[in-house]
Amino acid sequence: MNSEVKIIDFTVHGDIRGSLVALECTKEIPFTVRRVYYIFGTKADVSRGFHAHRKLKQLLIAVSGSVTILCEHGTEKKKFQLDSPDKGLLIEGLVWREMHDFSSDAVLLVLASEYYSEGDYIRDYGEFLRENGCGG
Ligand code: T46
Repeated sequence: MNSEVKIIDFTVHGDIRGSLVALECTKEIPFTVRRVYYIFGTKADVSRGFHAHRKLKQLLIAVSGSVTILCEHGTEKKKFQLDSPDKGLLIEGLVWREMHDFSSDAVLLVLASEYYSEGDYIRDYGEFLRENGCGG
């Protein structure tokens, strides 16, 4: 499958009481959600990820705090700063991802297109480069 990484800006419904973001499958979320997980309590000097997925589509949202996501796919390598609940990072297909610089209040919510499957992970960077068609 093709790989893609992009920021999706959400509509914020705000009034005097505060703000609300609503996400619906096939609208803001371009896939059917089969799994939800969230990451919190990661220390600032700890990085996570360091793997790619073969098939998975995911939408990552920093619902609190901030985190830097490094994505590599094809010939592109790019850093994204997730620091607001009004945007999400869509990651589809064969993309190497690393998560760095978690703020102490970071809560990273992830909506995923598939159930958890260790078989979908590529945890070896050399294997990722081979499957990505960039040698290794
Ligand atoms: C990803 C990034 C953004 C489960 O049992 N079920 C799950 O759905 C997940 C995601 C993880 N786990 C277990 C597997 C490990 O024993 O939770 C433990 C930590 O998982 P992992 O080391 O893979 O976590 P991260 O933060 O490195 O990566 C996670 C996701 O695994 C990955 O799909 O894209 O967040």
